[in-house]
Amino acid sequence: MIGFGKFITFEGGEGAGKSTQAERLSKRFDEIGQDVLVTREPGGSKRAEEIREILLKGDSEKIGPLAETLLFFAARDDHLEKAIRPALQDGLWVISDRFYDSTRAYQGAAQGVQPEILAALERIVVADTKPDLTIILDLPAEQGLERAKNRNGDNKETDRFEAMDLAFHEALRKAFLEIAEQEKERCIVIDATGSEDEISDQVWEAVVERFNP
Ligand code: Z5A
Repeated sequence: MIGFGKFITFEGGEGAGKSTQAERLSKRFDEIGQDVLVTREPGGSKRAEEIREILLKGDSEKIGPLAETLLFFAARDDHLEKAIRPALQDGLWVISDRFYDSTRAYQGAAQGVQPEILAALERIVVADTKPDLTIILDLPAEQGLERAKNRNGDNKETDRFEAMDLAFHEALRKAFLEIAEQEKERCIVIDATGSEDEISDQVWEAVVERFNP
């Protein structure tokens, strides 16, 4: 880890509440006077947001999982260089809505990109800027898709990952739980079926226990 800030990521399937909880956590830090950067992947920097557009629109399906992986890492490289590392070096705490575990789950476990390829890209692109804490919000796939659908009804189109079948989303859930099992030091799993308040309290408890901010 570099700098003085801490790097926290939220992971999980569609509609698990990552964006909601990233914002909630940011408010908790505001209350204790700790500056934070709330960011997201794919995206989080100007160029990475442009790559996000390519990745999430339907046509990108034609490029295949490996090319897709390389695009996610291209976006991540810019995000790290332009946003995450500078913020950490300035002493900010960084909260990212998704990071490399999403590539492991979506492109690796669910679409067959080999773990060695992902590990090599992580070494090159992420290097030492690994998350200090990863919070995996765990929710049955059906429930997450239902929540995402309700949210989409208001203000957001369904993207191409949301449009994949239930088996794909169940594979993702399993993949995130396996990552948590393999990296117990870094990851904590929180049951995301509870209310936003309950989950927010559990997230804060985990942060306090880990870092005593
Ligand atoms: N992707 C990838 O394939 N590889 C990668 O390396 C990376 C990403 C980094 C990004 O989409 C897509 O890119 C994503 C994976 C892929 N796939 N998709 N789709 P995105 O950023 O647009 O979407 P997302 O990351 O999947 O997040 P989401 O679907 O927006 O869900 P969320 O952030 O987890 O949930 P939310 O927006 O906070 O909440 C969803 C709704 O549920 C909303 O109406 C809330 O008010 C409601 N909600 C939240 N919490 C609760 C609770 N506790 N109870 C009830 N309702 C709740």
